[in-house]
Amino acid sequence: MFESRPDRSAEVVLVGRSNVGKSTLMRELTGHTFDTGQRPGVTRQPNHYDWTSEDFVITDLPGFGFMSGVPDDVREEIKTEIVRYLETHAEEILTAILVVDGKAVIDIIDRHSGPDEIPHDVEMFHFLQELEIPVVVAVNKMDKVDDEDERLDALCDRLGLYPPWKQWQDTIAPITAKRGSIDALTDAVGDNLHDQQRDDLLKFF
Ligand SMILES: Nc1nc2c(ncn2[C@@H]2O[C@H](COP(=O)(O)OP(=O)(O)O)[C@@H](O)[C@H]2O)c(=O)[nH]1
Ligand SMILES: [Mg+2]
Repeated sequence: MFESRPDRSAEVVLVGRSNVGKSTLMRELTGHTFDTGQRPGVTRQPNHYDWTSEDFVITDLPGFGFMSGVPDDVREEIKTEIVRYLETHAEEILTAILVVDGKAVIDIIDRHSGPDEIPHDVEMFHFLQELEIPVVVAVNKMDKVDDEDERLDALCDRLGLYPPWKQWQDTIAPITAKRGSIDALTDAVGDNLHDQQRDDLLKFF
């Protein structure tokens, strides 16, 4: 399924549930319009934004997790493909941007936490860490959130990061992609790339 990837040695990926704003963020990062607000689950192919001359690609992976109208087995298949993609390209992926919906994420995590259930977002966060891929969590749709600090502290808690969130500004980036308000994210990704001696890629963030 995921055979469209250009062969590049440096990559930044966007991962997250359907409808959290990945395509909107992709548009803000690249200036190129991708399908946004599509019926969840329709996009099963990654979107690649490719800079051949820079040997660099930004990839918007398909949404994972619950999608209405998408059968369980298809959903599982998509998740398996995403996991395989990340494993296969872990070396090239310099940063993963895990996009979550700031308004809904805590409720979703808590609803799916149980003795034998790990919420998808939390699982993905830990999986990326296991692969040693640096993660920045883009907490999107902050325009819909009033209690910003409490939300972000709660999110840190669920991800196993000791609150307050302000000490994790390289990892937790509150944004409103729809309004182009993404500085917290571009700063965090930039710091990350700098730490990896990839200042050549800073111009993209
Ligand atoms: N309120 C609000 N809505 C947003 C924001 N970013 C994206 N959206 C909306 O969320 C919906 C899903 O966005 P999309 O980019 O398609 O999400 P994707 O499925 O993760 O690619 C669309 O209706 C967007 O307009 C944001 O910052 N604030
Ligand atoms: Mg999308």
